[in-house]
Amino acid sequence: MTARICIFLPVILIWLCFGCEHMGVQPDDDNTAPKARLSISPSTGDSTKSFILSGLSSVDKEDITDLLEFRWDLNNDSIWDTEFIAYPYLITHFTIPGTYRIRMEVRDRHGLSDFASAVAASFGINNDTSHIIDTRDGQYYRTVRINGAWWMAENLNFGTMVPDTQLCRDNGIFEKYSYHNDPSIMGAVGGYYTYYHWNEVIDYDTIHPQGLCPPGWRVPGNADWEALWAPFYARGLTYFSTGGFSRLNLSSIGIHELRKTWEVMDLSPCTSCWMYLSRDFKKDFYRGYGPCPFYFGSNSGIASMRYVNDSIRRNGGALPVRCIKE
Ligand SMILES: [Ca+2]
Ligand SMILES: [Ca+2]
Repeated sequence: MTARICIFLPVILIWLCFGCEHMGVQPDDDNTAPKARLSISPSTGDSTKSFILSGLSSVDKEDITDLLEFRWDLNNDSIWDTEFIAYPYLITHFTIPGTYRIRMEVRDRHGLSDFASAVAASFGINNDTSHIIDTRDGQYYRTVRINGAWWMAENLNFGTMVPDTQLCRDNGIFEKYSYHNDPSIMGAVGGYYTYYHWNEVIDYDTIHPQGLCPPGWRVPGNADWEALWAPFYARGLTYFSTGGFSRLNLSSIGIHELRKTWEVMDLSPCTSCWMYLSRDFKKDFYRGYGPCPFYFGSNSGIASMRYVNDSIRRNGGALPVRCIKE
């Protein structure tokens, strides 16, 4: 009997030992590595923006997220820029414009880890700026080069203001409309709140692109607007808006229905798009009414103008104009 106990006691002790371990922390042999997941918000932003790096979606079979630790390499040079920290977020800036590959390591309590990486892009202010003086009237315009094309950085303001109760005509007078019929109203960065009817701004000439733009400049078509917008889509509408890093300073004025009282709505038909006149005529959008303004961004707020607003169809609508260099 004593001999039997001597043989089985070590076995029982070993069993008890492993049994106790199973009741508490998992042994390393059964542990599995976490799965790292990394997201960056926003993925593109200007050089002053705070980027939130998040490993919150990382998972571990044995440990809850609170028990995981994270460390970060902010430029993918294989040198960790932080120690392990028990917090799944890091907020950072990328003050030097560029594309950054971020690496994150997530580690569980047993020292097993996993890696994830994601890309963030930072952009700076566009300093490719200049100005022109319109030789016809001495008007000064700031200009900016974006994606190889020079654009006016403020709205065209050429011609003679007529009240918006008066429809423009092909009469040799270059007719413009001004917000509240007051040509002195300007935007925050000096842009003109000037509107044109499409017929007038193309100078009743669908062949030659200059329209009412200064010599050497022309009224842009939809393709010009697309070429402007497409490469920078990720930068968002604020990139192009007043004070935005593109320096294009698109002003938040929209279509104005002629012969109607100026409304606050004339400042912007929607908050997520820009509307400017384009050379391109798209009658189908307007059920017979032209011209089609060019807009980009969300379509919200535009649909009602396209299809519902009979007043615009009858009276016409006026929009701001930007010119592009030939
Ligand atoms: Ca684990
Ligand atoms: Ca005229």
